[in-house]
Amino acid sequence: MAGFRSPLLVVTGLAALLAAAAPSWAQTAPTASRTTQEMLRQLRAGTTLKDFLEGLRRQFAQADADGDGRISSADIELHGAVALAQARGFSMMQIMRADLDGDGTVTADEVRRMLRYEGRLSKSAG
Ligand SMILES: [Ca+2]
Ligand SMILES: [Ca+2]
Repeated sequence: MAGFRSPLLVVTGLAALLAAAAPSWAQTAPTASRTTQEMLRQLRAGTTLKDFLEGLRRQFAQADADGDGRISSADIELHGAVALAQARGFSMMQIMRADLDGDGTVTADEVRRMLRYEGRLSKSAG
């Protein structure tokens, strides 16, 4: 997916930028070079100031999960909860794709049948 950025990655990147820029967010005293390095890391060849600032605004909007115009621990918690729910949903999908009889549960026999099926498919493909 071109242009898709995981909210967790956005939060991580923005947290690094904020930690570098705001002493109260950092465990250790930030340095100007760290802030500069983080901002330079986000620059690409040919980037205009307008594009750069728009990118920062977009990152802020993505990090501001609850849309209240501020980035707080509530946003971090919401991003974390969404990421966990997505991971849980993905795991459930991975498990339930072996529910061959559609009864809502997966038995060891269904897992074995699914693995044999996938093994045969990958052998015939390769
Ligand atoms: Ca917020
Ligand atoms: Ca089943």
